[in-house]
Amino acid sequence: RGSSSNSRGALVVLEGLDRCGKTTQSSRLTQYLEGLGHSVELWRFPDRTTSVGQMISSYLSNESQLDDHTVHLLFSANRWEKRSLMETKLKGGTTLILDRYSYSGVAFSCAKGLDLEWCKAPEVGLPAPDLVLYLEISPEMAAERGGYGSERYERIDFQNKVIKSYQVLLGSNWQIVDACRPMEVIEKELQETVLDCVKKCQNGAPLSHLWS
Ligand code: 2DT
Repeated sequence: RGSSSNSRGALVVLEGLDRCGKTTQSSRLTQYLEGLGHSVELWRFPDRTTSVGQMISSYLSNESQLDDHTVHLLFSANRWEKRSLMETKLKGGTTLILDRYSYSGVAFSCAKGLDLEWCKAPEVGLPAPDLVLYLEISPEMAAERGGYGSERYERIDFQNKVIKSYQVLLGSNWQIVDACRPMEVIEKELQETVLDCVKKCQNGAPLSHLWS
């Protein structure tokens, strides 16, 4: 951990539809890296603990109504308010595993019909992930897993639109992971990929910024 002066932590993002297994896999991944002696933290967006996060949370649980553009900017602000801590951690050698990030921000808002470029704009300048793990699953299969809850967006027709917007965002640092397989198989695949990424960052791969 933190062996050379330019050694930094990796920024790893898990993305995918609701119920694709992001939360389970991101916490297992964190435990795995911790077990190997790495400095690592698991974060999730939206971060519902901040005041912006509380506005988002009440919107998601249908307790409040907000204009689509407004809520998009709140989600983005919720990332910006964590930006400096995120960069400090990474530069200090801590790897961050993020359960959702800007890709969810753009994919969900575009699925509502907002313009792609408009949605991407407020994310410009945020730290870019070194690796995006996209857990791929059909909305039907996701819904079978304990069923969707009562939060906004948890509907099959909407999730199908989200898939289409994710496809537009796919980049070279993405890895598509078949999330229909048993949990342990996925876990193993993620471990290998992430370890590789962590090593590259330790060896000085530079941190870039969205949208690169
Ligand atoms: P969780 O169920 O994972 O807490 O997600 N969302 C998320 C957006 O619309 N924009 C964003 O920027 C982010 C991070 C995805 C809550 C829901 O919020 C959506 C599902």
